[in-house]
Amino acid sequence: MMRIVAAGAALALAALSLTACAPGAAAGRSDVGVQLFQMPWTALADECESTLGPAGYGWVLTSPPQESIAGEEWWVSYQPVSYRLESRLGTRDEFADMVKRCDAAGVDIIADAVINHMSGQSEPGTGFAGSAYEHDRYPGLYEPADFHDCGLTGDNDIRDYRDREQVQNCELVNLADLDTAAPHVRDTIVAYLNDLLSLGVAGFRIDAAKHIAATDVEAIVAELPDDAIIMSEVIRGSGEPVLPEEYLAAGSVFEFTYARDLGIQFVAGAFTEPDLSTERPQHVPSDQAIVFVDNHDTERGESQITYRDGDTYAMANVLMLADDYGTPVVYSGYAYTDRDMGAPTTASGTIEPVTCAEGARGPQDFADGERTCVHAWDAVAPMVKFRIAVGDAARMPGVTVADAYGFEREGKGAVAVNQGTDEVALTLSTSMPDGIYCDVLVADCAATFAVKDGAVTFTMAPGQSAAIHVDARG
Ligand code: ARE
Repeated sequence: MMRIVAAGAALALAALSLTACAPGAAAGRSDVGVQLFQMPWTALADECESTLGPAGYGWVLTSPPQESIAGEEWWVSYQPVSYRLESRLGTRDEFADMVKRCDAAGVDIIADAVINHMSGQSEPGTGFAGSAYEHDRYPGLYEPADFHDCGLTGDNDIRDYRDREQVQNCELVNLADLDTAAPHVRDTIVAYLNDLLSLGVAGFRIDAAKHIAATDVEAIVAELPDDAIIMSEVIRGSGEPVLPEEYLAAGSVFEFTYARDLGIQFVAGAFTEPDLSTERPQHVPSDQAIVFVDNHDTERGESQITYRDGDTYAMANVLMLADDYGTPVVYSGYAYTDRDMGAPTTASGTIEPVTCAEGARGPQDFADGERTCVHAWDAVAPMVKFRIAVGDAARMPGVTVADAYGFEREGKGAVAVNQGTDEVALTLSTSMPDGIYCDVLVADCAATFAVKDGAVTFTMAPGQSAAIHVDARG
């Protein structure tokens, strides 16, 4: 079973599983997460109860919960002005209630912790909840001496990612860079994170962790309870000195290479081993890797595949969720044409509490602002129970036929996708017991596949994914 390393743990030995149930438990929780980008707390609580809990998702990554600069763009969330839990996503009480309701539904909350910096504003302003601030002054929290002044690039902005000192001591896109080695700064950050833990969150995504020295992240994490889960955002960059591996002592890291490798398979229009095999050059160890098809940055940037790619996007999610590398997080945001556009707001300026209970169950042409609900798609959500069913069964070598690709999780499940423009019949050998199995990616077991004499043949239309597992017999 995939594991997530907890704060302060001695690497894999003290790994803490996010899953409460043993691998293969039919009605258990999985290690699968979903990033519910810019979903407000009241809607998120409903989502846990209506969709995530029943589907078996184990955790949600939220957007940052702290007060930020005021503004319409989504990215205001990443410019803190105080650590009050009061934002366009909801109030402190709503956040606390959401954590409780999600927990009752079996879903852990991982909060996005923006602790590398404060705002990127050059002029003084007033935050969403009324806190006054200046670029390097946040009354009651930070004074100018609490920030780095790198003095290396003229305007203090990072110019060269190949220079460690710039990356960690200069400003990321003008965001006031906290001196995380200073005791007062560390204590203030630790108090904020402990406050969130006191409300029941399970752990944190450490935003922009690359821009914080790994030793500082470790020192902050060391002050948190041992079971706090840490996922550091350290984008692996070609020729850059700051590596994801440096952050493994603090917990898990997001492994961007996985998404890149997966995306290439679809852009090339054909699957080429060994890229999707278990050989993973430039990947952190599986038990400390968080993997994803895309996220809120990469869907607006480098990702080769996003919700706009419809069936292809579903296929990529299916392969990730069937795979044995890393702890997967499904990305679920909203449609946009303008990169900066925030999620739709109510008259009072908070984000509209739209859930996915009645939302999209598959790819379509989404209108701007509409939630994509990828985690609820018929061709994605059932893969969570596939993952529970296969547990830690070995991933068998992939088989390619024309533009289709598939593999078995030994004796427990099998999966295949067809990215070609013709129907393909792909046969896998399997040690699953003979019998009829539901294609779990078709609702209500309306389609089945037979395992006979150690083999299963998936006949797939163009763009179709198919999956069978031992907990869903036809
Ligand atoms: C916004 C405006 C800027 C303005 C700034 C301050 O867009 O023009 O200067 O505000 O006023 C998000 C948005 C930004 C936004 C920021 C603050 O994406 O557009 O800036 O919020 O509101 C690097 C970091 C990585 C970071 C990415 C975006 O290493 O940590 O850049 N990702 C996280 C979040 C983002 C968020 C922030 C950090 C800031 O996920 O959503 O920004 O909190 C190579 C390197 C990477 C580098 C990448 C892009 O690949 O290897 O390390 O990522 O290039 O530069």
